[in-house]
Amino acid sequence: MAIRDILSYPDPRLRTVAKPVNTVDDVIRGLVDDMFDTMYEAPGIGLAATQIDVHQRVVVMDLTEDRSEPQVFINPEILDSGGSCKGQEGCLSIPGYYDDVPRAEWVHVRAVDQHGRTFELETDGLLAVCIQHEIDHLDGKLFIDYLSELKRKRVRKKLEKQARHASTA
Ligand code: GNR
Ligand code: NI
Repeated sequence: MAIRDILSYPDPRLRTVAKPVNTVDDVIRGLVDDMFDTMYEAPGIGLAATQIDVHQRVVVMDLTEDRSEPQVFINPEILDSGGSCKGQEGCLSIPGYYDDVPRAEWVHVRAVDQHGRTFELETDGLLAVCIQHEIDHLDGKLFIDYLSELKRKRVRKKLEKQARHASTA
């Protein structure tokens, strides 16, 4: 169990497209443990392996306040989705910035869990939004990609400045 460093925008590694997991073994389960430690410590409600510079299709989530519902999605796929909604999102890789993002309202997802079992889930609300946000990470996408070029540029400048100050501190 270990807390790993989370990459921050505009780190180009966040643009990597993650590869599917072939076998859910102890190495993957160790990665999942580290991802929960990292997500809970941040704190966040979801984390994609991409954000800790591991380019395999693994996502962890827990929407509860008391960390009581950890969920693991390996090789997640959206089989179907519909409706539309818009809500404020944040991202651990874009610290301090929040904005409205257009998303599908509901999703039907297939994924594999930490025991290697395939499951399907139909959901809406925050869980549906979060799954879409995390699968985007696995595809090298960030929520600010849905915003205007101007907003993206402002966020990039702000985070670049923060990174410069952090590294010279
Ligand atoms: O902690 C997080 N909160 C959040 C809020 C609204 C929509 C998506 C998210 S995911 C985010 C953690 C994160 O960056 N996951 O990739
Ligand atoms: Ni994110």
